[in-house]
Amino acid sequence: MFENLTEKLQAVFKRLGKRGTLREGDVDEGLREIRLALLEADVHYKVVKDFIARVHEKAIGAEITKSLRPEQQIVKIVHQELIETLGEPGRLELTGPAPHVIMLVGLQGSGKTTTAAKLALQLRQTGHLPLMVAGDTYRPAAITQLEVLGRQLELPVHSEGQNVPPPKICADGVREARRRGSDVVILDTAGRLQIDDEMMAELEAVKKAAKPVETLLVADAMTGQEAVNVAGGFHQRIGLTGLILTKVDGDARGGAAISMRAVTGVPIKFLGTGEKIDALEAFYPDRLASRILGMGDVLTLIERAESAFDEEQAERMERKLREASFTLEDFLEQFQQIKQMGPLSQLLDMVPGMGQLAPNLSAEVTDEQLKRIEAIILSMTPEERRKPKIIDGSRKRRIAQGSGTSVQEVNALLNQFRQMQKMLKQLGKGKRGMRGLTRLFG
Ligand SMILES: Nc1nc2c(ncn2[C@@H]2O[C@H](COP(=O)(O)OP(=O)(O)OP(=O)(O)O)[C@@H](O)[C@H]2O)c(=O)[nH]1
Ligand SMILES: [Mg+2]
Repeated sequence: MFENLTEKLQAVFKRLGKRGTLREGDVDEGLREIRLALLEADVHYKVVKDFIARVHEKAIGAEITKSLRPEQQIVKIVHQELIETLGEPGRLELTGPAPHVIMLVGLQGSGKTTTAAKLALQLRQTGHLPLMVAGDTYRPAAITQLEVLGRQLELPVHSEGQNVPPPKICADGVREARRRGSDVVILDTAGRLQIDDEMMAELEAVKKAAKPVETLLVADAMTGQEAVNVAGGFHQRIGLTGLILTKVDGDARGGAAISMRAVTGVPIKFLGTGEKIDALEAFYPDRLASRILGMGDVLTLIERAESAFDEEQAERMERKLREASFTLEDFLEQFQQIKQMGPLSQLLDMVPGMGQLAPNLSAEVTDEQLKRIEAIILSMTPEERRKPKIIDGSRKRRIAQGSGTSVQEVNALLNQFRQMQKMLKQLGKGKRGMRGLTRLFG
C-alpha cells in the first residue's frame, strides 16, 4: 500500500544524492518534496507539519558525520522520525487474572469479525486457549459468520442468538470461558455506518459488563483520513487501548497508518494484511518505516558504515587509485576499515550488485585470512609498504617471522597486491567500475 509514497521518497533521496554536498537550501527543497509526498499519501496535515519540523531541526542540528553522504544522513533522520511517529511495537497486554478479555470495536465492514478469528488463531499458536463471543446481534448473518470461522479453526464460539442484549451475551461469554478454562476471550461487536450515540452507549455497557483489558479499534486503512477521525471518536467515548489497521494489503495510500498513532495517541498493535485467516501481523514501527522507505538493506548498511566508514578517506583512496599511487599502507588501512564493519561475507551480501561476485570473494577471502594479511603488512617497514619492490629474500624472511606466517604467504600477498594494482588501473579507465570498488574497499 505504500508503493506510491515509497517511490516518491526514493526519488527525493536520489536527487539529493546527486548534489554531492548538501547546502541548507537543498535540504529545504528536499523537505518540501517529502512534505508533498506525505500529504499526497493522505497523511494528516498536522502530522506532516510536526514530522517535517522534526526532520528539519535534526538535519540542521546534526553534527556533520563525515562517515555518511549527506543524502544518507537525511534518509537516516527521516527513518528515525518515521519510527518515532509510528509509535511503539504493538503487543497485547494480557495482564491481571485470566480470562483476559479483548473487545473489538469499529465501523461496519472494517474487519472486526475476521480479525476476531485471526487473533484467536494467533493466540492459540502462542499457547493460549481463546474463546470467541458473538456480540453482534444486529446483522442477521453475523453470528453464523463467527460460528463458521470457529468451526474452521476448531475454536469455541459463545453465542446466545439475536434476542439477548449484547452486554449480557458478553458477560455470559466471560463466565463460559472461566468454566471451560479458556484464558482469553475475544468479543466481536456490531458495527455501524458511522459513530452514533446509541451504538456508543451499547459499547460502553459491554465494556462495563465484560471488563476488557484490551479495547481495540479495528479500522479500515482504505478509509484514509476518515479512519483517523473515527479513531478519535471511539477513543473519546469508550477509551481505546490499541488499534488494528486492516486491509493494508489494499491500495490505500498509507496515510492512515502513519497518522493514527500520532493523532490519537493510541498505539497500533496489529496490521491486517489480507482476507486469509493467517493474514495478521504484529506491528513493528521500525519494519514499517523501512518498508515505507523501501530500503531495508541500505539502512542497515548506513548503520554499519556510520561506525567505520570515512567518506573523506574514501575520496583520498579514490584519488590514489586514479593516480595509481595506492600502496600497501593504503591497502592495510582499507582492510582495517572493512574489519570494523563486520564479517566480510555479510557486508558483501548487502552491497547492491555484489550477488554474483560475492560467493567467490567470500570463499576466497575469509576473515581469518584478512587477519594474516594484516599481520604481514604490519610487519613491514613503512618504506617497504610504499615500495614493495625493495622487499628481497631476506626482508621476506624477516616479515614472515615477525607476522608468524611463512615466506610463501608473504609472496602470495605481494603477488595479490600487484595483481590488484593492475586490475585497479584497468578499472580506472572505466570510472563507474572504480567507484564501485572504492566503495567496496572504503
Ligand atoms: N484484503 C483484506 N480484506 C479484509 C481484511 N480484513 C477483513 N477483510 C474483509 O473485509 C470484509 C469485512 O470483514 P468483516 O470481518 O466481516 O468486517 P466486520 O467489521 O465484522 O463487519 P460488520 O460485522 O458488518 O460490521 C470481509 O470481506 C473480509 O474478508 C484485510 O486485512 N485485508
Ligand atoms: Mg462482523
